Parts: sequence; C-alpha cells; structure tokens
Amino acid sequence: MRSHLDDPCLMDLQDAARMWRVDGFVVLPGFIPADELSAVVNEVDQMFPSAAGFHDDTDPRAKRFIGDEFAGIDTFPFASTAISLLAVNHRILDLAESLLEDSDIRLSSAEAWAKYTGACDYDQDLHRDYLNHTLLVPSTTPGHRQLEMFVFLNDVPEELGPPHLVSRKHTADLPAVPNWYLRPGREGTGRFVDDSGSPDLYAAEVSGAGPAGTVIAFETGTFHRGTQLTAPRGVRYSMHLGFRSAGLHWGQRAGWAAQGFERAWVDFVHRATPRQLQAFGFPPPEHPYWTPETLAGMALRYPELDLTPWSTSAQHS
Ligand SMILES: O=C(O)CCC(=O)C(=O)O
Repeated sequence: MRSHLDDPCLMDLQDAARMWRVDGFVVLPGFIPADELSAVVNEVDQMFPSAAGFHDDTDPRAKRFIGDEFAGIDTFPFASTAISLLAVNHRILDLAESLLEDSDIRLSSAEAWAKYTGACDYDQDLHRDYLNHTLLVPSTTPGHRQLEMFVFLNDVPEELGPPHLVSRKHTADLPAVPNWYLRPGREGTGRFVDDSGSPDLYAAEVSGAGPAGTVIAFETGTFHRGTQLTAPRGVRYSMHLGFRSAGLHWGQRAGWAAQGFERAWVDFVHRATPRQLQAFGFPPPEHPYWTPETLAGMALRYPELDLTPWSTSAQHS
C-alpha cells in the first residue's frame, strides 16, 4: 500500500489544493509544527486517559471507551482550551480557505477522539460522511464543496489505526447511494449498504499514517474508513473538523449557540482572535452589527475578550 509518510512536509497550499481537487483528499504530514502542538499535547489529559491510565485501568474515565468506537468522541467546546483553539489554528484556517477557495468560511463541526487498542472494533467499512454533514449530497462544484480534516495529536503509524482513503480517480462514478461498501465477506442490509464485496476499492486504499500534527483534508464525498489499532497498549488522539463556505447553509452539522452558555465556550472566546471567532459566525470588524449597544453587551457577556478590533470600526448612530 502507498503511504504518504515520505512526502515532503512543507507542501505548499496550492499543491495541496490541486491534490485535493484531483484525489478528493490530501495528506499533510506534520502540518502543525511541534511548537504549536505542545500546548495541546500537555492538555490531552484534561479530556482523555493516557495509554497507561487506560490499559492499566488506573484512570476512572477508562470504562467509557469500551465496546463503542464512537464513545471516545468529545464535541466542541472542549475541556481543554488549547484543543479548542487548535480547531481554528491559523494553519488550519489557511488550509480550509485555500481548499474551499473562499475567505469567508465556517467551522461546521469539531470533535476530538481518543481510541485505545483493544477497547473495541475500530475497523470500518469504506463510506462517505455526507449523510450527517449535509442535508443534500456532496457537490464537486467550486463554492459548493465541503471539507473535513483529521488532525493527529500524537504519532499515528499503521498500527495505531490511521484512516484509509480512496482517490476519486477510483470512485468518481459511484452514485450517492449506496454509501457503505462492506469489506469482502461481510453482510449487510438496506439501500445504503453494498455487500457485494468491493476488492478493487479496498485495493485502492491509501493510508493516512503520519506523525503528530499531520492533517488529512478530504472532501465530504471522499470514501474513507477507520482502521484497527493493533499496537500493544496503543492510543490514538485525533481531532475531526468540518468546514464549509459561509453561504453553504445546508452543510451545518453543528449550531454553536447551543453551547454558548458553557464555561468551556467562554474560556475559548476569551483567548480567540477575531479570525478564529469569525469561523464560528462572529461578524468581522466593520460589520454593521458592531455598535455601541452590541459592544456594551459583549463586554458584559465576555469580560476578558479584547473588543478593540470590533470597537474601532463600530457604527455610531
Ligand atoms: O477515525 C478515523 O480514522 C476514521 C473514522 C471515520 O471515518 C468515521 O467514523 O466516519
């Protein structure tokens, strides 16, 4: 199987966008450098058990991960503010703007995920994610594409279950339904499932294995799957992000205001930049929303947020 491990780390964003358009995905090894990841690594324990804590059963949080792969997912805003900030790291936003060819983008979902060897079955069948990322179906028209990213918070070699992906070169003709192509020999029912065995698709898989900081960017119509963790006492920490153009209203996987009362959200807002907040829907400076009235209210709601970028452009009636 081909691996992206040997690819150059410093791929330029235009090259990444070209690969994304052709293959439906691009793997960027070590895209987030170690110095920007260190605060995240230091705070992972605020959310998830360490490998030792899970495997030695010394961490009371360990039980949650047994038997259900999706039970290891936390959703934004995270208990760790550093991990919340990583979801809208400047490099992540640059990449999203470049791939979506739009400077006004929105974060449509953010999840952090811990997986532990032996906790459950992480091996998945090839599928697309669009059924819970859009109300419609994926489009490859510029301006109508949706973007997902996996971000590795630790090194993820093959034995720690990296996602596998299939280039659009092999899948462009597949219809919107079915959506799951089961591994050869497995059975399933329902119109969204194809259990005829798809050896050609599985033979075309590419591994997303890479070091900490690797970003795998893929379009919502790209076939991919999770794989098994086999390393003894292994752990994989990752983040799963979704982005869309601001006007792509049918691709709203999460509405952020429902979490707006949580302490973790307020802590995030207090440390975020206007650009990061815009990704959640904050109007940018110069927007007519910003008036003495709204600024006064925002100062009460978010007392530690520096409102200068918005107040210098506020409309005075
Ligand atoms: O976590 C992974 O590596 C992939 C997971 C995935 O594709 C999914 O749950 O839809």
